[in-house]
Amino acid sequence: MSAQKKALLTGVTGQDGSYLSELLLEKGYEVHGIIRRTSTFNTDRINHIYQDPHLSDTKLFLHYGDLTDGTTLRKIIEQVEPDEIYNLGAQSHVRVSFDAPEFTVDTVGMGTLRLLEALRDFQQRTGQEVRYYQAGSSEMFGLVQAVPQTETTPFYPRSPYACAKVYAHWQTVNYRESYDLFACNGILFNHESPRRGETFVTRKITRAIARIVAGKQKKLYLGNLDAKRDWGYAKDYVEAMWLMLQQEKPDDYVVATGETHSVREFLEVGFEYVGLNWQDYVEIDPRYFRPAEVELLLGDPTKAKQQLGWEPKVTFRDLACIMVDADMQALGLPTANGNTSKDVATLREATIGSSWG
Ligand code: NDP
Ligand code: GDR
Repeated sequence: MSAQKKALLTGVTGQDGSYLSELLLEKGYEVHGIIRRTSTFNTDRINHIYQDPHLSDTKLFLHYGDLTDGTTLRKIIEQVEPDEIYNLGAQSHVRVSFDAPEFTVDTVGMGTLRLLEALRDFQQRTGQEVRYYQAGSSEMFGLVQAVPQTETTPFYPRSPYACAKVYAHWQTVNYRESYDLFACNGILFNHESPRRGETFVTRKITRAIARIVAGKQKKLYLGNLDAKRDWGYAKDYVEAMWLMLQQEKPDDYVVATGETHSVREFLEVGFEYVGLNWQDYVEIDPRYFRPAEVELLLGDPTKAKQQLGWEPKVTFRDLACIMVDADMQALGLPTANGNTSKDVATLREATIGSSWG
């Protein structure tokens, strides 16, 4: 590819935004990220790749903007003239979307429409193609209609977040069909990492394990332990996003591992890894139940395998252990495999990352 290729990301400060930025920088892209102004810094996940904009070889640029602010989105697109846009920005917490439905839908649903409109106008005016990736979610499948879930399984969203993602999905399809845009929907199943937000269940568990070992926490309060998810590793999943935009034709793809596990199983693996019994620490707090739950998600990634050549590389157990190790190290504890001198999580990530072309 040309060294001048430019990508614009919403959600650059999030879990996926940080991994995708790393991937794109490795591939020689100039990366532009939209960040929100906040009273405290929110760039922890990308500080290690951020460079002083005054340096001549800077490849990562940040722009203030918000998915609720269409004018600014337009301005940024005009200024950056991207080849690819990845729309990762969202109020992405399902439980919180029941508490803040209007903001969630404005960001996730209307935000997508604002971005697509700005992109369409830019492309029509300049004649420059901009490829678009929409961060769709397995939450759109919601109440089980069929298992495993594929690109053709009907949606049945069960939260304000999921309803907004369904809206964004269909707007993306409509813009592709109406205006001939190169627009793709990734339907990504849960993906986790040491950079996962601390209130999502996997990270909440691995962080608690480390804190319990360190003597900083006695109990872990959780909600529904029976929910089953198809959990993969975020660093694998951002590669699929990029691959979608490198194809000849735009399309929609399920990205998943093809395995499902319950929250209880994640607890078993994580606690057992440090030699503890989860039943001694976990208590149920109904505040973490959802008004409507998604009980079972299991994706069929056959299309992504066949058409993108994409496959997940990290297993469920390894994922849990990578996350526990990282949280142990963050507290200065020896990791469960006894390696105190090196950053095991980073080492493993480096090994996995090295197989990228
Ligand atoms: P995160 O919650 O880690 O990151 C969300 C990002 O969106 C953050 O950068 C956040 O900024 C930004 N954001 C929030 N509100 C706005 C707004 N109003 N305007 C602009 N940016 C905003 O999510 P993930 O990285 O895990 O997920 C990335 C995308 O993929 C999301 O759209 C999510 O819904 C979707 N998805 C995620 C899956 C997963 O398992 N991780 C699975 C399927 C889909 P700030 O840092 O300032 O809060
Ligand atoms: P999810 O992820 O809702 O699938 O959405 P989350 O980790 O929040 O929940 C997974 C399952 O665990 C159950 N659970 C708990 N969840 C949280 N957060 N906290 C708890 O204490 C707890 N106890 C049990 C939940 O009920 C649920 O069944 C994630 C987000 O990243 C979305 O943005 C994304 O679209 C989907 O994954 C795919």
